[in-house]
Amino acid sequence: MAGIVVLTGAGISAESGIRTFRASDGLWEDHRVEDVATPEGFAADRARVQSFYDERRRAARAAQPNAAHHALAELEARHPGEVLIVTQNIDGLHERAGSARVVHIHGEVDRAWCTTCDERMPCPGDLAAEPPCPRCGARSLRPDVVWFGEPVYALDEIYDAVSLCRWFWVVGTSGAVTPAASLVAVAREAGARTALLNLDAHDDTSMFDDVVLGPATTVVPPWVARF
Ligand code: BJW
Repeated sequence: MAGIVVLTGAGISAESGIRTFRASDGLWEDHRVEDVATPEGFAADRARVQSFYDERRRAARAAQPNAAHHALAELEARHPGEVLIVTQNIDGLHERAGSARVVHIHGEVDRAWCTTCDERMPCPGDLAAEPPCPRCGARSLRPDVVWFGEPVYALDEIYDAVSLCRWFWVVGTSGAVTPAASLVAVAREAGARTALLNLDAHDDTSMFDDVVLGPATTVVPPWVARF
């Protein structure tokens, strides 16, 4: 149970130097989403997808959490047990900022999944080298991330938390991808007060009681300081 649920997306990590997806300089400008973020793309060219995520893993490890990540971690420290972060990001920056209650709806780039024995584990290194699974020995590790057409992680836990929260904030996401983008409707239905903190407004902001526009490092710290 958490009074405050925060849904985060690529925009919260942009000022840590992690590329977003849908901006003019975003990842989808250089890579076709069908090629690198679908099971079909992986089946068609395993090496390309492994290299794409190996590079993203290196970028995530090299990045540092920014003031927005830290502000959310400090909020949780002030209200233990009352804050849940649901992040679409695979970069691990919330945990590195000190947040303890983080659900990764789209997985984590630093983890690997063996599609032979179903074991999930810390990523043992670059997956383009096709290292053997430490448990079963098969060379069938993939990044433990969620691609289009695959079921997202922990959805029951997320729905339970969102259905009971008093505050639901959306930070740094375009709201283009479901089911994450639909959570605000669940929160509203449950009577939560909703807020969007983003660089620019969504096409439809009617689901939000408050809309605060600006870079995450500028708008998130003063917003959370009020709680
Ligand atoms: C700042 C800022 C700053 C910038 N400060 N703000 C037809 C076929 C198959 C599926 C579907 C279909 N039609 C619909 C679907 C559902 C599909 C979907 O949503 N598709 C839409 C694109 C149409 N969803 C799925 O497939 C999901 N699964 C699912 O529905 O399962 C059903 C199922 C059930 C049972 C069995 C089987 C299936 C899965 C979705 C997986 C998404 N995966 C990715 C890749 C994850 C790994 C990786 O990181 O590579 O997730 S795609 C990508 O988009 C990534 C992100 O998490 C996600 C969202 O992106 P995000 O974070 O919003 O980034 P941007 O770039 O879009 O936006 C950034 C925002 O920040 C912008 O607004 C900026 O303004 C802002 N910003 N700088 C603050 N400094």
